[in-house]
Amino acid sequence: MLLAESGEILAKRVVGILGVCVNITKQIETPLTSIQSKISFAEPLNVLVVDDSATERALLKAMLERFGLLVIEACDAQAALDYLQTTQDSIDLILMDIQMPDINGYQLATQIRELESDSFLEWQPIIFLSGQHAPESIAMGIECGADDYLTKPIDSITLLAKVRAMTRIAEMRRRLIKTQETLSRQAHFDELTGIANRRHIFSLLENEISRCRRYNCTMSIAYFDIDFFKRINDSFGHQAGDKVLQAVCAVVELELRKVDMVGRIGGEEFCIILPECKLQNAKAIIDRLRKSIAAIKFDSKVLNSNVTASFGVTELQKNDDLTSLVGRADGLLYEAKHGGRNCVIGRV
Ligand code: GH3
Ligand code: MG
Ligand code: MG
Repeated sequence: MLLAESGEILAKRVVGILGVCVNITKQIETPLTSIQSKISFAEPLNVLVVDDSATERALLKAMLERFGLLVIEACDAQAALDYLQTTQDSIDLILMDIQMPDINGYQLATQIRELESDSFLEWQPIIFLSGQHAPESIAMGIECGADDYLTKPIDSITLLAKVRAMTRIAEMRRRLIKTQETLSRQAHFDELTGIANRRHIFSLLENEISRCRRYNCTMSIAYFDIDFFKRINDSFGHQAGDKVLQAVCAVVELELRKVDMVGRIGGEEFCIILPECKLQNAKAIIDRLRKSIAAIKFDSKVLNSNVTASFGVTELQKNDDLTSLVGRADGLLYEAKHGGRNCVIGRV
């Protein structure tokens, strides 16, 4: 029974291969038609061909290379998975067979889509090239995550057109992701200084407060504001003021620990989150930062004096929520301003 079945499969494969051979050989020998020469690729694309038959891979390779595409061959599903997970090169399209030993094409497509959804792989278009013509096989292929399904023998113009369509979708997707990343950066970070914006730092603070509640740990925050900043703008111009804001933020980022977070609340006012930090320790860290800001040397064309800032520091208490914690830090900053500026006032 088993033998008979494998014999039948083998026979179908031989017929399929012969069909592909005849078809491809015919097309390789003929010159490019006008349609073929119109379908072009801006740059060479990398196509991964997964097929256990060396003959079919070779034929497909010849067909694709004729159109300037670069072909990487995988002799089975495991080789394809290993390649996709280790390569530094980007793959633009995957062409795969269905009937393969160990892991078949359906399983391979499913595994590739799982790796992509777990962010271990970038999304790639998948086209099945199969000798199985049954509508159920096509439906199954698409269900497993493939984007198209061509039946053997493969017509080279159809394949070329499908490759073109798929790579166009992949390119659109890449552009969409880039736009999303830009929008996300703009939504979370301050354009001038590159640090978290008000919304983002408050969201990080909310998370940090929840983390402290869950794990019964502590944290401190600091609010700070640059002293007499309006004078800098008035005397040296708004551009100089912008440079001062950038320089202060660069020093803050350099001075703080990796786990600490800083955000711009507005104008020249900032918030620092110090996870796992009790008040005494926070005050020491922030006082060091205060000294570093006061020590910034500016280009005399930007500013011919030093810049100082005032700080309010406080530690999270049992009954605190974001509003009460931030309110206390802001009140302490106000005290620091009225206590002569360029100082740190810390209390719980
Ligand atoms: P204090 O010591 O009491 O904090 O005085 P100050 O002059 O720093 O405070 P004030 O609030 O009077 O002035 C802040 C100024 O910051 C006014 C505003 O125009 C300026 N400012 C706000 N955002 C920016 C910015 O992005 N760039 C520049 N250059 N200036 C800004
Ligand atoms: Mg100020
Ligand atoms: Mg201010």
